[in-house]
Amino acid sequence: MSTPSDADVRSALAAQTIELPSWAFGNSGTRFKVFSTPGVPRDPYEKIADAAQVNAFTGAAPRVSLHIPWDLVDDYDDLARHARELGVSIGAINSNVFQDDDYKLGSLTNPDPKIRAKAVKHQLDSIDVMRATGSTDLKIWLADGLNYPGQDDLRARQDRLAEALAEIYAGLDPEHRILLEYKFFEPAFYATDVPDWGTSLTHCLALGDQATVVLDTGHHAPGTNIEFIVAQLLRVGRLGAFDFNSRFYADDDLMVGAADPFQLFRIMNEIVIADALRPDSGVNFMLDQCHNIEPKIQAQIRSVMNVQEATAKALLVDRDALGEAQHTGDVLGANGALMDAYNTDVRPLLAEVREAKGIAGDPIAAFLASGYAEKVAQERVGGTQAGWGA
Ligand code: PSV
Ligand code: MN
Repeated sequence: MSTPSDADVRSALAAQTIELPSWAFGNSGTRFKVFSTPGVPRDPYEKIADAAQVNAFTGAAPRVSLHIPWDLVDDYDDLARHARELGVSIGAINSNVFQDDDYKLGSLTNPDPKIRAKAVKHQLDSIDVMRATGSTDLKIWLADGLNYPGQDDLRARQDRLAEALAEIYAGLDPEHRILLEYKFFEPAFYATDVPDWGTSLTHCLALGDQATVVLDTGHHAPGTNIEFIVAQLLRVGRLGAFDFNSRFYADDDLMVGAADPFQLFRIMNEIVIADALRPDSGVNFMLDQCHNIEPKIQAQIRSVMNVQEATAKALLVDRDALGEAQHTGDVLGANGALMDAYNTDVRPLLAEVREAKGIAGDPIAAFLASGYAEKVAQERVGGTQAGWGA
């Protein structure tokens, strides 16, 4: 590939969009404590209003993912209308089959066919939510797995999973996709039923073209080369989406780019190499984060900016110099070409890209000056703050 022009870099950055998770705006915590914060939304309508602020100040976050049933409402047409009025749309629908007592021993892989049928129905109901909201992505993450060797038959669980996924796949409309998310542990500790990209890809390949893998950056063992997985899934056209976040130890769900900005740059470098930044590339760049102790809207703005900064650096790689160094076996020259881009301060460039869109160059300062956080803290009194529950 050749080095993009300054105009191409700016237009790629201006066109980039990042999807926000509704649950980032609700209360969250660890198994030790969920803290409540003044001004936190009390329903999905207020979560979308907060997400719309992130879009207004970054100009780059026009979609919101929902979690069903965390975002249960009576009328999804009306929720989608509310989103449109605020300048955003509904993104991926996350079908939650991990918070019901029935699912203690699994959902789509449960040994009991009645429970499997219930879990499949929830996925089909979630596809109905997609129809009502205009969403095209059904994101499936399963908490299914085993804590003890022998607890259930590993292979039979894969067979049950394949059968259940095929039923769900048959319920998709032509424009719909399944995003099958993997995670190597938690809540199951011995074996997870979709632990890795290989398992997710195997099921997606069996299902058909409308099934793709979602890569959550926090769902890998420490030291995993995530950009390799990105490159491989892009090669076979099955990288459907990212769940971006940062981890220091486990599935920490911290702000993307906070723990390891260099890893984020390496991931975005593979995206640029595969020309997968284009809005029609089929890769949905989503955040999956929880803000337990930090201000939530501001943390989402920071996260969007972190993705933009990593992307700008990846776009600035001198591809001609890199290619030349790679072909001539100039190991340090090739590494230097990447590091030169990584070490570039891209914040002034991104401020200019934002100003060209008519928004402030510094989204955090502009959001703080807007007084929105103080306003909602005063207004949102009474009711129950949103959290990990329907
Ligand atoms: C599971 O850890 C996960 O990454 C899935 O995407 C869930 O839907 C999400 O977290 C909930 O925060
Ligand atoms: Mn996730």
